[in-house]
Amino acid sequence: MLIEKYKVQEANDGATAEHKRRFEFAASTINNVEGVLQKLQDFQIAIPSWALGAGGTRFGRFSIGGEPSNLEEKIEDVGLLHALNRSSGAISLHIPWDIPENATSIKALAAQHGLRFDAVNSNTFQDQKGQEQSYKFGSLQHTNKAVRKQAIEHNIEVIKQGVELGSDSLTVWLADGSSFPGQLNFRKAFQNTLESLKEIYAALPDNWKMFVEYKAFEPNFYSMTVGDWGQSLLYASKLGEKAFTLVDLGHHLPNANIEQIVSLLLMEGKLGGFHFNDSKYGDDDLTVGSINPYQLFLIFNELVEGMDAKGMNHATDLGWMIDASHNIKDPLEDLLQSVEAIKIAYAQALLVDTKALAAAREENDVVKAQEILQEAYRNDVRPLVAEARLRAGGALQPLEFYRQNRVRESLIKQRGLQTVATGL
Ligand code: PSV
Ligand code: MN
Ligand code: MN
Repeated sequence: MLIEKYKVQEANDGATAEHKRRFEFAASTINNVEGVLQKLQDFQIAIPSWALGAGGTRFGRFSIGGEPSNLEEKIEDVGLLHALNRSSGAISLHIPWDIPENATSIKALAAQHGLRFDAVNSNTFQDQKGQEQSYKFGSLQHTNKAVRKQAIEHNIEVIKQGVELGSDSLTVWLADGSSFPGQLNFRKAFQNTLESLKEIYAALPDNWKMFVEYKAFEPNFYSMTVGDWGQSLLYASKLGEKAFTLVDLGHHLPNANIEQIVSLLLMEGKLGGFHFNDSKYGDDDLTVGSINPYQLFLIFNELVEGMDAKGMNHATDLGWMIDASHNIKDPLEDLLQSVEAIKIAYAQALLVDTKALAAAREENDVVKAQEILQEAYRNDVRPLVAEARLRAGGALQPLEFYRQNRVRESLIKQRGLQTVATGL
């Protein structure tokens, strides 16, 4: 175990006086601080197994060293994050990048780190070694039934593996689509995809959910068969009550109003979960909150208001996952930053004066409505997030702790400098 409790305690002790001062100031203006702190403690964000190594672009990849090379090491890395921030209590696997050979021992290892298994992800966007049919022209949409069958069977196999691990959801992201006009009959592609999804849906255990993730472009650049929330919602509605839309923040066309999408999906009871990241141009998969933290806050504002209106549990009723990975940061530092950004946005959203906002809206007081939102957003909630983390047994300053204790150097010593983690 790389993160020793007594060291965290020692580091926290050194930073407590300053933290107390900042926390008391932040808390002094808030009603129901205890309620907010409890919500922050309960809120867990799943870490994608594919984000634990340096990502890379199609132009190159620069190893960071000490990256996990198997599922056990990935679980250890997420355990390490969770020990520091007490908010990363789940891991999301991508199969077959991850191969849970022995579910019992994998489960035991995860439990040792206080982790559970979040949504399992299938992969029909790459051809695997020895695979009979190719996904070059799509998977669930394919004109050839044999290709569709292979992709359906893979998804069913992923569900089975997920069941063994105690996961309770499947995320289906399809690269299916077309790159040139004329290539596809849109309706046929949709129908084939729907029929295939129905077969996968039929294999879901009763307590499972299926998340249908949409993406506007890439790798196909003319049409995507699950290209936007409308299409995803169509599939999810036709499939049934266990199917939901998954929103990956980077999967929209520029300037899309994601918070409005979130609000309406919630209203329809069809919002399933998130892949958090940030972007400036496309599916950039940048650190959450690094480009547009105000948008993230506005999304959380819709989530909190919409979930409260339906009496939903913030922590458990939707799937909260990160989907970010790139080339130049230490992935663990990046993930610590992402989790922190999510918690900050969530905390700010919890501080919105919803009654006053509703009244301002009734009166069409546009200025007041904007002021109310920005009042919450401009709050420095970092001491609240830190206090919640402290109470949960985490580090007051996770990133500083990680650096001062030279965690990456220890991982490099253990695993080597030239490491490649599986994933994109
Ligand atoms: C596709 O861009 C995506 O966002 C999907 O969630 C995939 O499963 C993931 O990235 C894989 O990198
Ligand atoms: Mn995604
Ligand atoms: Mn993506």
